[in-house]
Amino acid sequence: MELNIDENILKAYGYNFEAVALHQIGSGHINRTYLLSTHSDEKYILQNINTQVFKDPFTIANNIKLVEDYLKSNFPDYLFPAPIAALNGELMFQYQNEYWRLLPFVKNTIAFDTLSDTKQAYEASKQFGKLSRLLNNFDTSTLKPTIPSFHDLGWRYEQFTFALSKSTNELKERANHEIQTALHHHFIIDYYYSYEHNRDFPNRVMHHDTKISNVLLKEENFEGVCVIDLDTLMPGKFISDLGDMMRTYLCAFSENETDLNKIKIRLDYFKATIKGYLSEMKGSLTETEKGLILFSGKYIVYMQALRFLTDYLSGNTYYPISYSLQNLDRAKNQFKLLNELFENEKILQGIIEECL
Ligand code: GN1
Ligand code: MG
Repeated sequence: MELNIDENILKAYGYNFEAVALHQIGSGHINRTYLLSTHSDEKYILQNINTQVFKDPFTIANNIKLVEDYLKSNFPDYLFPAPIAALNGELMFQYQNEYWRLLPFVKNTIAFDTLSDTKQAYEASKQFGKLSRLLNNFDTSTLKPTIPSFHDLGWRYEQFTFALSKSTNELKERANHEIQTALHHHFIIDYYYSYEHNRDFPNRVMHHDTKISNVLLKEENFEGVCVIDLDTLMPGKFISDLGDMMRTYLCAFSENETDLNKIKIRLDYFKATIKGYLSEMKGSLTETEKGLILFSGKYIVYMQALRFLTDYLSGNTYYPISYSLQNLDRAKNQFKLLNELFENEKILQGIIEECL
């Protein structure tokens, strides 16, 4: 496979093609990721940042650095896999309009794409909860958004209605049911706005991409080790991280599953996710936040459904697809999951109360 790496990138870190082996890894939609191994079997992660998505990659490096310094001085034992500086001292290496970084490889760990054990849900959720807890007193105003309005549901809705106004009749007809569903759920945004500026609903440092492949677990027993993929570390509300865990941990099948009968919530995974999160965050969450735990899932699943639908309506410019209707299928999948959250609302809320 064509690796698409200029040797000057390796040289920036003191290597060359002779000295290392490179393999493309990872399952993310956005960045390109490689495993770099030296002949003495040291391993690193080399990543190319997608500048279509991250317009100002230095913001990523600055945010991570600020958080890293804070964690180092307050919680020196915490494992935070921040980038390793290039020989010129830069944490993000710029070369011919491309941006690269080198990250530590954490040994004896594994990252999953899907969950097959409730312990994975508990441990992953605990890791993301832990990061939030350790950053509870961090001044969020020092961080800049790496993607503006990233989890702003109102803005995502505007993007959707804009795409709708520009889309072709053919695309719209095929998606008619999903468009109606999207419009119908606007009340989720109104509900969010009724809390947005509440003092009891503070800005926190959020990871913003808490899917299972972004947490490393010990190979031997699935114990949580650390979180990875820190590109979207920026201010947000707690619903972002917890909600994306609900979106990605509860169902046995991913957002790419097209058989909607398979899109069901696994209650034991829900409980494990809530328990893991609260084992770290229970003491930090406000009463208002505690009341919004289930809402976090609705907020994020609805947003992801809107994002896929918007991308389908605008000709699939953001999410890579392997067949033309894939983003519409993904939207259907996410709307089914959203429906599951509503249908099971009472049981899920009961589990939350039990865990609180
Ligand atoms: C993107 O690239 P990946 O898989 O980490 C997206 C997330 C979505 C996710 C949906 C920067 O994440 O917000 O939830 O796809 N990241 C960005 O699969 O847009
Ligand atoms: Mg990501």
